[in-house]
Amino acid sequence: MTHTLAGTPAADGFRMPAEFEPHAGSWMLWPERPDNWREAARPAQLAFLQVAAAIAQFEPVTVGVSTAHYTAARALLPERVRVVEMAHDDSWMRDVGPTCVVNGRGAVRGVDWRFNAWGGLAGGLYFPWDQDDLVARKVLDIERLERYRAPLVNEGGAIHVDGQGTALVTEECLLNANRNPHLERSEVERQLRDYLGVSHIIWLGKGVFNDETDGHIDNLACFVRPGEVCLTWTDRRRDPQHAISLDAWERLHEARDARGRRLKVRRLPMPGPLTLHAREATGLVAREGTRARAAGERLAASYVNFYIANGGIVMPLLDARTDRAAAQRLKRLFPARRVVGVPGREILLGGGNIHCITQQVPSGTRTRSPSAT
Ligand code: KQY
Repeated sequence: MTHTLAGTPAADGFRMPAEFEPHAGSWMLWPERPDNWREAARPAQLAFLQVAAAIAQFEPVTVGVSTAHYTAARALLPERVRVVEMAHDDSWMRDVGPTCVVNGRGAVRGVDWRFNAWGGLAGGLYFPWDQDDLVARKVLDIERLERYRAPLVNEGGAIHVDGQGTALVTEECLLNANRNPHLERSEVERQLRDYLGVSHIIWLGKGVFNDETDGHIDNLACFVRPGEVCLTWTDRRRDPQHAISLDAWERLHEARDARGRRLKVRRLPMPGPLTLHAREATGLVAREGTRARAAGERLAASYVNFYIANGGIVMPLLDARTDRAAAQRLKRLFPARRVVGVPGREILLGGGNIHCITQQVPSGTRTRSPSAT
């Protein structure tokens, strides 16, 4: 069994590496719940399959699948993708998986945040979420990585880091009363410093309009490299996203990172606006306790929700009118990586995108400390 550590990553000399640092591999979960994924999740499964296959071109991929879906998923997924049986409530590995941290000697450990389905009983997206809350621990066990159980309710999609001491977060999510109502901003910051090994936190305001995660940063902005941030953008002034992105742009321009640098901010024009079609809404099975979706509602579509793999970028294709320009922009931002587009609409219909369904494990030279039991 994975050893659970008493201290904090920062106190032990660990930091969360940036996503653009080398990975040992990537984890995903298999979608199945019919109240979140239309048509018994079949279209979503085909989309997740394409994401797994795309990432597997660059690094090892493991997919956690429930007992009921194991045989079908194993048959569908490419052989080089490892499939392990794992219970879960839904399929957002970014949020329920571990946030891995590394030290200067090549050791890797994992942070297991408390998970409450993006808001618990006051605005969360489903109940129960107890199996989701066990996923990080199971992944760390399989990876033989030691674990820190953090006291903070948090999700991997709510944090980005530059790997050099800076974290990027939103107030809408991390200061939301439905996550850690007893904590002031300064206490949230202290816990981010302790568990991510960062020294400086840049606060943006709101996340992408109508994002049901309460404004995860990973749909709004991310680090491209230290000192450079990519921000979802629209020039349409009457779009509610315009004011949100403008506020983020201004805050990023005012900000300094942990090393005192000003940030270069790169705008990544968003698709759409995209909305939920009636035929998509009717494919969902309503369930008490799960957030309902209505035809016509705005989807929180953003090209920023891409995954950075070893040597690659796996981006969602969301709108034939804008996909090519977004891919070209990402190629310019990541000249040393191959940009691969995967159809992302089915994932978007579930409330997130490629970054939200993936979680990287960084490379290390050894995985367990010799003292671990
Ligand atoms: O965006 C994410 N990180 C998760 C989205 C959760 C949506 C649940 N329906």
